[in-house]
Amino acid sequence: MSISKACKQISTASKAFSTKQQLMKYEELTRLMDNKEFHADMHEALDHHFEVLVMATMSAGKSTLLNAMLGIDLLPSCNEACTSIVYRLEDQDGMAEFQCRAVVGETITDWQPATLKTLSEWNSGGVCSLVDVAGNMPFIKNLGARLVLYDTPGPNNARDERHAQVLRNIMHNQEYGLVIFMLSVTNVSTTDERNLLEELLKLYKKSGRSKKEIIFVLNKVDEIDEGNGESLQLLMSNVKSYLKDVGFSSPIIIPTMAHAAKLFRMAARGENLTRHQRLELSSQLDILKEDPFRLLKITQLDSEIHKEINNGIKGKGHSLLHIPTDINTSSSIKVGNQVITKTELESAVYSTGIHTIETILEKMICKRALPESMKRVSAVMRKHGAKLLNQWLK
Ligand SMILES: Nc1nc2c(ncn2[C@@H]2O[C@H](COP(=O)(O)OP(=O)(O)O)[C@@H](O)[C@H]2O)c(=O)[nH]1
Ligand SMILES: [Mg+2]
Repeated sequence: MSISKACKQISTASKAFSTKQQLMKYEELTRLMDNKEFHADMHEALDHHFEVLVMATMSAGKSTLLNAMLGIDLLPSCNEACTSIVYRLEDQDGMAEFQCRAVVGETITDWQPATLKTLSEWNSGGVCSLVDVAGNMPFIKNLGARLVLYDTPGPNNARDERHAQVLRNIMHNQEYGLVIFMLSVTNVSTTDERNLLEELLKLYKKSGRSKKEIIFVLNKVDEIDEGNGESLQLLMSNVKSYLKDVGFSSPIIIPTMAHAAKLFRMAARGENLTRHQRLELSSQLDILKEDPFRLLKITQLDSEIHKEINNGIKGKGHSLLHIPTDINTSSSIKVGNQVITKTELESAVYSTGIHTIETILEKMICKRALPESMKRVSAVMRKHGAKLLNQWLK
C-alpha cells in the first residue's frame, strides 16, 4: 500500500474514533443531565468555600476593611470596642443586594435585607451569636470556590470578656484557609496584640499549618506624617522585625488605608457622605495625589501583582469602583461641591492597598480552593460512572 493511502486510512479511522468518543461523552452527559441525584451531588460539590478569618485586637480596622471590600458601610465600626459577635460574610456573585440573618440560640431568623442599622442593632442586642451576611463583593472573583470572610471581635475589651471568648471559639474551632491579621499603625506591638499573635502561632504549630496561610495588614498608614519626620518605610521594617521576633519568620505585610478606600468606593456608588466624611475624602485624595506610589514602593509583592497595581495607579487598570448605571455615563463623580474624575478615584483606590489584599485573596482561592473543588467534582463523576467526562476534566 502506498504511504499516502495508508495515511488516509489512519486519518479516516482516527476521525471515526474521535467521533465515537465524542458521541460516548455526549451520551454520558445526557444521561447525567436526566439524573436528579447527579444534580444534587454536583451542586454540593460546587458549593465549596474558601474561609478567611479576619482578626486583630480591637479598633485595628477589621470591620472597616471588610466594608471597604463590600464598597458600603454595612458592618458596625467605631473607635472603641465595637464588634461583639461574629459576622460571616459570604460572597455570592450575582446577588443584587446584601441579605442577612441571625443565629439566636438554636434558631436562625429568615433572610432580610442587610443594613448598617439592622446589623448594629443585632451587634448590641446581646441575643445573637452569629450573623450571616450574603451578597456580591463586587471586587473579588470567586474562581473555584466562594469566599467567606469572618469579622471577629477584638479579644482585649476589658469591659466585656465575652469578646475574647467569641474570638477564641472561632479561632480554635472553625476551619479556615487563611488568617488576615490586622495591625494598626497607631497601636502596634501592644501586650494584648503580642499575646494574640503568640496564641495564633501556637495554634498553627500545633496543627502543623503553614505560616504562609497568614497575611498581615498594617492599617491606618495615613496616620504616618512623613512631612513631620515619621517614616513609613522604617515602621514597616520595625513591624517586620517585631513579627519575626514573635516567630513569624517571613511575614507578608500589606500596608493599607482601609478607611480611605471605603470612602472612595462609597463616593463612587453615590452614597450620601456626611460633611466630615466628605472632608476626609478630599484630604485623603490630596495626600494620595502627592505620592500615589507610596505604599507600593514599600510592599513586597510578586511582580505580577506589582505590575497590575502600578498600571492601576497610572489609570490603566480595571475599575475598582462599583458605579451605579445612572451615574456611570459621566466621566466624573460629584461629592458635595467637589467634582472628582473616575480615573482619579480609581487610582486613589489602587493607592490604598485594598486591591492588593483583594488580588491576594483571589489568587489564594484559585490556588488552594480550586483544586479541591475539582477533586469534589471528579468524585461525583466517578460516583455516577461518568468515566469519559471525568478523564476529560482532568
Ligand atoms: N485613620 C484611619 N482610621 C481608620 C482606618 N481604618 C479604620 N479606621 C478607624 O478606626 C476605628 C476602628 O475601626 P473598626 O473597623 O471598627 O475596627 P475593628 O475593631 O478592628 O473592627 C474607626 O473609627 C475607623 O474609622 C484607616 O485606614 N485610617
Ligand atoms: Mg469590628
